[in-house]
Amino acid sequence: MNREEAGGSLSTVLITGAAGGIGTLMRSRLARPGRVLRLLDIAPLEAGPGEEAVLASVTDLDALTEAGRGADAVIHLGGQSVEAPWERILEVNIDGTYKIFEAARRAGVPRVIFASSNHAVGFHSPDEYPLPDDTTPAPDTYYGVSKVTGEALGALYHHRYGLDVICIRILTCFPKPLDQRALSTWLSPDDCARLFEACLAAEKPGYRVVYGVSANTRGGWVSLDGARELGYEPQDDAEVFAAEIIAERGELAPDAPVLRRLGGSFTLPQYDADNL
Ligand code: 15L
Repeated sequence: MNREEAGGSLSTVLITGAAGGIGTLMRSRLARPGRVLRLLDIAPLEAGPGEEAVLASVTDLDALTEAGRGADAVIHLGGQSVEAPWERILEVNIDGTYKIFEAARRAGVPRVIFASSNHAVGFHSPDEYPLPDDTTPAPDTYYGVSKVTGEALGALYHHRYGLDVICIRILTCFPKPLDQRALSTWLSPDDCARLFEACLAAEKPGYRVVYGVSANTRGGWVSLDGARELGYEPQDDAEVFAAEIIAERGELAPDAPVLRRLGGSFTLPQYDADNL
């Protein structure tokens, strides 16, 4: 019997950053009869059927602990989703992620699914593709450093306190791919939800770091072995958008700067916290 069949074990899922890009896309997709989605954000949210709204920041440990009470899993999406000055990354992404794990421990939440990012390993290059699940960190930004740190915190909270922790290095999750790189890196919202469901349902996953990407024709940049072991099977392919994107934006040469590293524009010299 898996966790879903066990009944009740998936009944309350706390989602941080629920008003953000991925949170908004996941809300309807993760709704299930009998499941409560507890939506936490600093932006006010109106709870619909099967939802609870919590107005709180990932910087508030007491509020996070309270929000975690009775939850079966946390999906941690909250925080800064692009590069920012170090102080902001430190407060919201690094200390904020520490507080998520600590709140989960204090509240007795057994599982945390952490939205890591390809930018944790953004400086790896095409000659290394497909990057394996255990790729050495190569963060391309302070933002990427915060994702490596979040993965490390996840390992600590697994090994020391026994939490199940799955870190998903999400590639590019938007309603549709917007540029040529995304034809390789797109994670469709439906596939993203499939991956979260696999993470919620997996029996005793322990500690894992996996990639999150769709079955893109131009993909193969990262391994999907770890995600598949959890039961994820991607169904979508960015190629259906290829003609439209190339007609709009022209076709890049394979050695275009934005295609030379996994992290794309985040790896370019001008994409620097000093220039923000
Ligand atoms: C991310 O981690 C970012 O949050 C998102 O804005 C995109 O840049 C994405 O990675 C990507 O690499 O496409």
